[in-house]
Amino acid sequence: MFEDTIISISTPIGFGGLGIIRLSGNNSLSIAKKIFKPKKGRQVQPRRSVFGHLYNFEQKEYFEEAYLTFFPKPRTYTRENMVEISCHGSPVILEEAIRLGIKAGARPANPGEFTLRAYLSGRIDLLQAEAVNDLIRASSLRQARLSFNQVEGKLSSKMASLRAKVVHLLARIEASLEFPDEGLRASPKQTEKTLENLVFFLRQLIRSYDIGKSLVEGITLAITGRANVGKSTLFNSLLERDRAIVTPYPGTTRDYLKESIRINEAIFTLIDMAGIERSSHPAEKEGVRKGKRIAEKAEGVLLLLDSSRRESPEDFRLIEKFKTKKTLLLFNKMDLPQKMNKTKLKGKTEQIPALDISALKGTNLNKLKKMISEFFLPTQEESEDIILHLRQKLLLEDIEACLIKGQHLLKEGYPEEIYVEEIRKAVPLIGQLTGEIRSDEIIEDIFRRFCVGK
Ligand SMILES: Nc1nc2c(ncn2[C@@H]2O[C@H](COP(=O)(O)OP(=O)(O)O)[C@@H](O)[C@H]2O)c(=O)[nH]1
Ligand SMILES: [Mg+2]
Repeated sequence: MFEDTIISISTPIGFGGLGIIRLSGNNSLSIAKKIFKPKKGRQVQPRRSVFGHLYNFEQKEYFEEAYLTFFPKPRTYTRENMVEISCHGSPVILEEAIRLGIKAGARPANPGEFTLRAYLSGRIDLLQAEAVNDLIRASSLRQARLSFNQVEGKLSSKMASLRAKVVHLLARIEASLEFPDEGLRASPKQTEKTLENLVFFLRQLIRSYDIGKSLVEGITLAITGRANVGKSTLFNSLLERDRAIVTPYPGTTRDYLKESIRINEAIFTLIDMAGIERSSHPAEKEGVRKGKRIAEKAEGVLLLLDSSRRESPEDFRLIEKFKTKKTLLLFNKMDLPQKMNKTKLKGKTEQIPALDISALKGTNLNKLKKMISEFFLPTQEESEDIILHLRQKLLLEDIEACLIKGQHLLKEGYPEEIYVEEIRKAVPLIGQLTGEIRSDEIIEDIFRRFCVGK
């Protein structure tokens, strides 16, 4: 299918016990045999690793021990001939082997090119290709499991069945257009019901992107409140390390800090920032301004109050400001004598859950984590499919829009010729989603995110 044979290091660059080089393409074996010599008396056999040495054909000398495995086409990752060579994970040796492989006729692989070949040869579809990269980059076991299922084709087969249902529906409507008298008429009631089911299915999948996003990108939480209430202390305790500077003086944090933590296999990106208060120092002023912007953009807010001090109008003002956002109210410094009238403050905010904590002593932090994951994470059945990519979500929305439009036209009594056109538009969109319809731009965008060697 492709003229050239590609080569790359498939293990991460760095020192390791093992390093693996892969080749794919017609000449994989003949090229590999130039840089690898089996031990005397041994031969390369399909799918059997053979022990030998890496060979420098310029100097005519061996320079490393290695194993080689040959995978003949078509039952390989790319459907082409493939070779894997494993040796010590030494960057110097691996790079020398690649240099020699290129001299012997291979071309260095582009990022994701092995998977691209798997897709172009039709072994996997675009959803599976995306899932391969998701699996490699998974930041939690939950996401890895999900992506594994998608690599195996779970989402792809759902899309195939969606496509089959739409095509079947179209065939029925069209048959009743062409042979109106032969009793083949699709009853509008049936069509309506089918459309309803399809739209319901799409809705669920589209909604699952909220969870997908929380698994991949994380949910941003801004830690906000007045100066000295303990924002940086809480930031550090949740991260379990001293990332932000903490001092007894107000105005220590002037810029903002951003770090991720994992709670219940979901990622939360915490932002620590300057206290939201009037300030006279220019650097702090800028910090406060930035902080306000970040808090407004964040998906959630942890609003900290210092309960060892009396409540002030500023505290009420902050609660008022954030009560329209997804906010948790945290009364910090519960280890000190309590002076704040919490009931009065809470009275302002029935809809905001509140918790007493001590960021310094670590009291109630586990409760806080539980609250964070229950409050900010969207919920969904574990078994259902979750989509992880905006590309997929947008296409699913377009498909849904076509079906909904068809539904409306049908309900309003338009003739079949009219609404069938809308339903028909869904088919190529499904093709774009699975990659059955190829777009260079989308392919480039997907595969440039891959590592070299996959
Ligand atoms: N007793 C007590 N002191 C705290 C607690 N949290 C923070 N502090 C102290 O309050 C001061 C200001 O903390 P910091 O985290 O810098 O506040 P920020 O300005 O909101 O970031 C420091 O002296 C902290 O040690 C707490 O839970 N209990
Ligand atoms: Mg601070």
